[in-house]
Amino acid sequence: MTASEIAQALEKHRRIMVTSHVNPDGDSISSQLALASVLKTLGKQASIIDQDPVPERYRFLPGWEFISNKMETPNVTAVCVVDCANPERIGQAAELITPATMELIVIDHHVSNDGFGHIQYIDTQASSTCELIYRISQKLNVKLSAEQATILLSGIMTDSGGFRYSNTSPVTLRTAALLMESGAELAWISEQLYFQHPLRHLKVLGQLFSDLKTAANGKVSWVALSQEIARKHGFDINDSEEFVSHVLSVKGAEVGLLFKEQGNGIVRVSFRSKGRVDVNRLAAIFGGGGHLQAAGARLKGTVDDVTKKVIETVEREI
Ligand SMILES: [Mn+2]
Repeated sequence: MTASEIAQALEKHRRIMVTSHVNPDGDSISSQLALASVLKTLGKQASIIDQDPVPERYRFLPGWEFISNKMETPNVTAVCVVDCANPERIGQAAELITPATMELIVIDHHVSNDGFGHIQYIDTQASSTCELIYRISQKLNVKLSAEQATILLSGIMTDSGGFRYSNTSPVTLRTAALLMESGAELAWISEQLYFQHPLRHLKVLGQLFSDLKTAANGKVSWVALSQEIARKHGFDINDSEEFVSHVLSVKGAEVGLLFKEQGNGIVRVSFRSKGRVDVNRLAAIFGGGGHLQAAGARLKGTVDDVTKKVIETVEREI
């Protein structure tokens, strides 16, 4: 479907639930906030329900506190699932969706999207779901407020690595320019995203990086964030989203890996690439997915077992 067709579908509903994936990132939070806000501008009721809370680092986004983590079935006729490649990734919030009485509308940019939902707007060329929400807002003839523009630009910036990744297209930059003209302040967003790290983040990074390892003749760099390190610094392992970009910053590395011990027998692996290795494909080997330059997977086992298994596979595959 096109952005116009999705806009037409949204126009038919008055009460809409918005949700996204578990362990939300900047684009999933921002695309939900922006879509709900645009729907409210049109006089509709929009509620956002997510399984997981908003990570602290995204609590500068206007309206974040309206994202509910209460699993109560809302009285709606439509559900918009944004930035989410498959229904399993919705987590517990998926149980609130009854496809017989709710139109399930999916808006996403993941190459790994499996095409779930009644109707979909999927553009894998888009930098972010926020870029898609911007297009839909224009089809809905909504004049964006400075706040809405700020939310959308934040999502575009988080998914494009501050316009550094290859998913940054001329369209992305034009969209960003239009959002700035609507009142989004790029320098302020940059400060919130990149210059507001709590001291303990940097201490954890320091400890992690003193143990940075490489494999495949330096083409792979990786670190493991254990529960032990996290506990020592009072650090929430889910706040480590941006660590992996530092792992990839090593000269000669094509793939950066961050292993996160979740503490429940699960190790989450973040994959990042400089663009010459498709990490969506690598993550898919382990049942995960994402994008060419950024992907993730969850594996069962101890950190030692999982790192060994993943490094061996990646060495073989690249
Ligand atoms: Mn995204």
